[in-house]
Amino acid sequence: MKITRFGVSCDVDLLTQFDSLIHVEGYANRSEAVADLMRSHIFHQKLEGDTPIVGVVVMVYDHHQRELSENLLQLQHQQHTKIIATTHIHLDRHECLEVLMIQGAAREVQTLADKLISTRGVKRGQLVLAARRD
Ligand code: NI
Repeated sequence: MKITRFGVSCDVDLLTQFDSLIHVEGYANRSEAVADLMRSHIFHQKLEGDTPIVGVVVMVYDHHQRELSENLLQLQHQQHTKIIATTHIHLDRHECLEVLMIQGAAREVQTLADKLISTRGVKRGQLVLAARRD
């Protein structure tokens, strides 16, 4: 691996916040933190619609919301070949945390994640790209 150096100009406050964060996260120096950001950016940007991936959907919802649990289950059964694992945790009397691991072409995973997360009553939801399978 050939190493190069480059200069970066940025807002002083932004750099102060960045330094505090990477210190907490345990980075030894800025170079390692910036290199990780670059790798993550490249990893996500290069993704094509038909690239096979594994994505993880994390969502929180209130199971009292009318028809929500049924709608989420119906969506998951329709797409059962793509969903490789699910975990459901009852956070309290009302809220549920659900984590779904989804495998398939990037656009299919994104579409399914969008449908799940946009289901009426889902309070928070996010798709995390976990791995590329190409
Ligand atoms: Ni629950």
